[in-house]
Amino acid sequence: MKRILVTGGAGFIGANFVRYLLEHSSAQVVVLDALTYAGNRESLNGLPEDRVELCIGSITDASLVDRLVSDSDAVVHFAAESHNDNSLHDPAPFLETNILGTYMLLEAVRLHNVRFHHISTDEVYGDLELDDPARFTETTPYNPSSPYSSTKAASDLLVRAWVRSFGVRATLSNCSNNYGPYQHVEKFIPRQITNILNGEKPKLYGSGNNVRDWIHVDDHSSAVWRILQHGQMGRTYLIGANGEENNRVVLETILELMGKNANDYEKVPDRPGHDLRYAIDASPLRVELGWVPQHEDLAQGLSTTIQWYTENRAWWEPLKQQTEARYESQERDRKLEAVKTVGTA
Ligand code: NAD
Ligand code: TDX
Repeated sequence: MKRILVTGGAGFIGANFVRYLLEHSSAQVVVLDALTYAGNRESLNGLPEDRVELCIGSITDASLVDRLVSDSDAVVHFAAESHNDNSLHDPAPFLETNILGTYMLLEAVRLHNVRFHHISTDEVYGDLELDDPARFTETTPYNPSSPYSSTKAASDLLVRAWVRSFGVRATLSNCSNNYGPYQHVEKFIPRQITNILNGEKPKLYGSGNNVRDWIHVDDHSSAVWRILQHGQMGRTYLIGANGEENNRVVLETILELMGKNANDYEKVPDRPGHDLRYAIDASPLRVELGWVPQHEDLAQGLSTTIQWYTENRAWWEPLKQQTEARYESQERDRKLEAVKTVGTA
């Protein structure tokens, strides 16, 4: 794989994957990214220009996609609208990018017979009870809860259909919650770290008992690279690193690591339809492909992530105000909606 097209390579996981590729392969990397509010060209700063090229454009642009795919040996598809809270307020871009965009890429890889890897999420499986010993596996039935996760589920099914019907050479992976550098400040961990750095209180949704299965983004990258090289065509691999923890404990750990009182946060209204628990069984990836995560100590990973946000204010500060303003306007909309519902009842 001499030339790899990375969609969404200016986003959180995509940018970390590009950095991983530069270190662990000799591939030329082309990033296709629309630079939406979530994309940031500064996440690719400092990378060698003779190895990485940024092409600004949308995966829904069929002729652009066709041209870039025809020039590539492989496509790794990260581009997506990725935030659940946004999908509850305006689902349209999620359908457009996550479903239509994936379709455009599939048509191009089909036409040019290019190897494709589709990045997806554990959220397609819905959620688990807190006391359920089960974890998600490749055969767990799809049961997505939010507009975001339902569009990711739809895109997964498109990939599977293109493999079966047209023989597209594709693999899929469904990963749990990532954390690490370059994550947008709308997401849970960076939102709380940057609130604390700004002297604002962190915000915990509902009870804080919801569990996420945290994985460091570098472990996600190493898993994807392994699947790209050694994965079996048509297979779905679940990626997770035994990182289950509830939101309250994660937040208390962040506060303590930042020298604050563990109770110094604000409880805010819960996310509608909030998934209770995600948990991944990644044993096929470990056993069949020999993948071993390197960052399983969550407190240690949080500590290096806190350090990164502390040292990289210039990267996140321009995003912070607009992100918090968006949260406030979403909150206002939700309250108005609730008043309207009471009014019509
Ligand atoms: P992100 O929101 O940080 O980045 C998404 C990137 O896609 C941005 O750079 C954005 O500009 C780009 N993009 C959006 N629409 C586009 C379009 N139409 N054309 C081209 N580029 C477009 O998201 P992320 O957290 O890095 O997630 C990347 C992928 O990983 C997504 O597919 C997501 O579903 C999946 N995933 C994320 C997590 C997680 O914890 N963040 C976990 C599992 C899977
Ligand atoms: O301010 C907050 N307070 C809070 O308690 C925010 C932003 C979130 N939360 C909670 C909601 C979730 O239980 O923290 C948990 C994590 O929230 P997010 O960071 O929004 O992630 P989540 O909804 O779990 O989805 C993430 O993981 C799966 C990614 O955003 C998805 O792209 C990925 O598919």
